[in-house]
Amino acid sequence: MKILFIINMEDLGFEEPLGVLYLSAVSKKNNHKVYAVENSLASIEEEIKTIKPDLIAVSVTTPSFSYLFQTVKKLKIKYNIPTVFGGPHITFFPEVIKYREIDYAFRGECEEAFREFLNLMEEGKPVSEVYNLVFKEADKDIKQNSLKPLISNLDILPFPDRELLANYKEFSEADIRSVIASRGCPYNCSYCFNKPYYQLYKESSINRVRLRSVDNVVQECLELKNIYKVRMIHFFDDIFPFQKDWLSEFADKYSKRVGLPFFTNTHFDVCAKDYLEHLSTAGCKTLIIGVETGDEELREKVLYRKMSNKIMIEKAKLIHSYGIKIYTQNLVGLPFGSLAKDIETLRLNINLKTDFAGAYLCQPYPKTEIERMAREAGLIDDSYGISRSFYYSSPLKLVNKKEIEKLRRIFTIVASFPFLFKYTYTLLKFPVFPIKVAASLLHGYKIRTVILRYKMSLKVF
Ligand code: B12
Ligand code: SF4
Repeated sequence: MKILFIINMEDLGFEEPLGVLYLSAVSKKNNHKVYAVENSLASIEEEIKTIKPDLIAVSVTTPSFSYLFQTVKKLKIKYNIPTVFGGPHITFFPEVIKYREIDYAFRGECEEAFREFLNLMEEGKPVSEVYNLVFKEADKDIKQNSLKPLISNLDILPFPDRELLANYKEFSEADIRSVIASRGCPYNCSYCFNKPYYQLYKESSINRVRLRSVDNVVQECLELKNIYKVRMIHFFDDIFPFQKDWLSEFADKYSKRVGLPFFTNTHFDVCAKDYLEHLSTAGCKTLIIGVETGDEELREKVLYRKMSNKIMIEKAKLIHSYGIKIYTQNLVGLPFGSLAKDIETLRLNINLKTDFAGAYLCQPYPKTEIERMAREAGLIDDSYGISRSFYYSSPLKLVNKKEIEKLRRIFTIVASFPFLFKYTYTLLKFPVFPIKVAASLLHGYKIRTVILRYKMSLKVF
C-alpha cells in the first residue's frame, strides 16, 4: 500500500510528530510505502500526482481537526482516494466517522491495529474486524470496534521513522530531536486527556506507565547522535521516568554512551534528591514543570493537582541546586479563577525563581474533567469553537477576559524581570503591539538560553 500522511508542519515548531513516525516505521517494516506532505493543497496535489497513494492518512488533535478536515474534504471531491484519520481527537470523538469524507477512523494506540489494517487492505480482505477501527457499514450504520490492549512491551516497536520528513529541512537538519522513553502518566489532572484515555482502556489491565528498556532508549539516542548528528534530545514523556532502578541504569548508560544534553517534562511531586541527582548525572539541562496556578485551592479542587506553594518553592530550590534550569508552564483564565488569582500565579513564578515562565490560556477541551466542571457551572461560551491553540483566546465566560488575555502575553516578561511585578496592572493597560514584540523577542531568547542548552555557534544562536 502507498500511504500519504498530511501533516500541518506549522503546528509542530521543531517537534517531530512521533505518533506518525511510529506508524510509518511499522508500516514500512511491513513493506508498505509511506510518504508525508505538508498541509498545503498545492503540495498535496503534486504528491498525489507523483505518488498515486492508495490511502490518505491524517493525525488530528482536537484543535487541528477542523482545518485538516477542510483539506481532506477538497481532496475527496477531486480524487476520491480512501481516507483514514487517527490521533487524540479521534480517540475521544470517533463520531466524526459520520462525515462522508472520512472512510476509516482509528481510536487509541494504533501501531498494531494500523499494521493489521494495511496488510488486510493490501490482500483485498475485509478490515471490519480490525481492533480500534471505526467505520460506516454498508447500511451507513457506524461500527466501533474494541480497543486492542495497550502494548505492554514497547521495545517491540521499531524506532520512529526519521526518514519520513527527510525533505523538510526544519526537521532533517534540526539539532534537537524528540524521543519518548515511556508512555503514560500516573496523574489525573482535570485539564488533560490522560484520565479519560485510561478510562477508555480500563478493561485491559495494564500499568498506566509503560517504560521502554534503558538499552532500547539509549540505542535510539545513539542513532540520533551518530546518524543524524543531533546535539540535544527532548524526551517528550508526559513525566520522565522516575522508577529508581530504571533511572540509575539510564543515568549510567546514557551519560557514558550517549552524553548528549537533554530536557524533559516532569512533576514537582517526583522531584526528590535521588531523581534529580540521576537526571543531572545523565545530562538533563532543563526540566519543564507544570505550576499551572498560584492559588492552592484552585490547584487542588479544579486542576486536581494537590501541592502547596511552599513545597513547590522548596522543590524548585532543590532542582536549581543540581544545576538544572526550570521552565514552568502556567494556565491563566481558569474556570473559577480571576485576574487577581492569575497575578498570584505570576508572583509564585517569581518566588520559584523560574528560568522561563510560559503561560497559556486555559482551553477546557471537550471530554476532560475541567470542561465538565466549567460546563456545569455555565461558564462555557458555546458560540466559541475550540480554537486552534491555547495562546490567543478563551472560550470561557471570564470576568476581565481582555486583561487576562493580556496577562498571558506579559507573563514571561514580568517573571523574567521581577521588579516589574508591582507595575503589572499598569502594564495591562499598554497597547498589545509593543507587548507582543517584546514578548516574542524574549521568548526566542529564553528558548535559546534555557531550553536549547547545547554549544552552538553565534550564527545558529
Ligand atoms: C509531542 C506533543 C506535542 C508536540 C507535537 C505534536 C504532534 N502532533 O506530535 C507539539 C509541541 C507541537 C504539540 C502541540 C500541541 N499539543 Co500536544 N502533545 C504532545 C504529547 C506530549 C506527545 C505526543 C506523542 O508523540 N505521543 C506519542 C505517540 C506515540 O502517540 P500519538 O501521537 O497519540 O499517536 C498514536 C495514536 O494517537 C495513533 N495515531 C495518531 N495519529 C494517527 C493517524 C492515523 C491515520 C492512525 C490510524 C492512528 C494515529 O497512533 C499513534 C501510535 O500509537 C501529547 C500527549 C501524549 N502523551 O500523547 C500531547 C497532546 C497530543 N497535545 C495536546 C494539545 C492540546 C496540544 C496543543 C493544543 C497545545 C498548544 N500549545 O496549543 C498543540 C496543538 C497542536 C495542533 N494544532 O495539533 C493534547 C491533545 C488533546 C486533544 N483532545 O486533542 C495532548 C493529548 C496532551 C494532553 N495530555 O491533553 N503537542
Ligand atoms: S501530569 Fe501532565 S501528563 Fe500527567 S495527567 Fe497531569 S497534565 Fe497530564
